[in-house]
Amino acid sequence: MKRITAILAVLMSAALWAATPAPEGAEVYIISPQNGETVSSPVTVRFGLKNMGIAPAGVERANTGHHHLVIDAGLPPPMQPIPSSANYIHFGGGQTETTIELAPGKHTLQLVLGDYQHVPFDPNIASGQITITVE
Ligand SMILES: [Cu+2]
Repeated sequence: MKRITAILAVLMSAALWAATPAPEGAEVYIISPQNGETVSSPVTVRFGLKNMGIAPAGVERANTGHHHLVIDAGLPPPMQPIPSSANYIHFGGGQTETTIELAPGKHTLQLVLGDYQHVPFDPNIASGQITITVE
């Protein structure tokens, strides 16, 4: 029984999801704020997307996905759903901007697109990471 439990644990930790192929030319980017900008909190972040569309989470439609904002963290691992935490915010309603509260100091922001199951595309569709200073 112990052995079966151990085998199951290994299988589950290794479980990978099939990544949706990225549409040709798809590009995600942060429209604002700009890299290096000094802003005051709350901060409005606007999401840009080229060559693909937005669909709410759970809706499987070709060439669509939804935005995830990565705050003060690295890109999520591939082939599994993007975590949901203060560092990884999902916009499963199809939103293209948000307003966030940030403590004074430097912060990094980055966008990553997820498919209808919140799994990053292959190849990954992510913006560059920007650094802002909150007054
Ligand atoms: Cu998501």
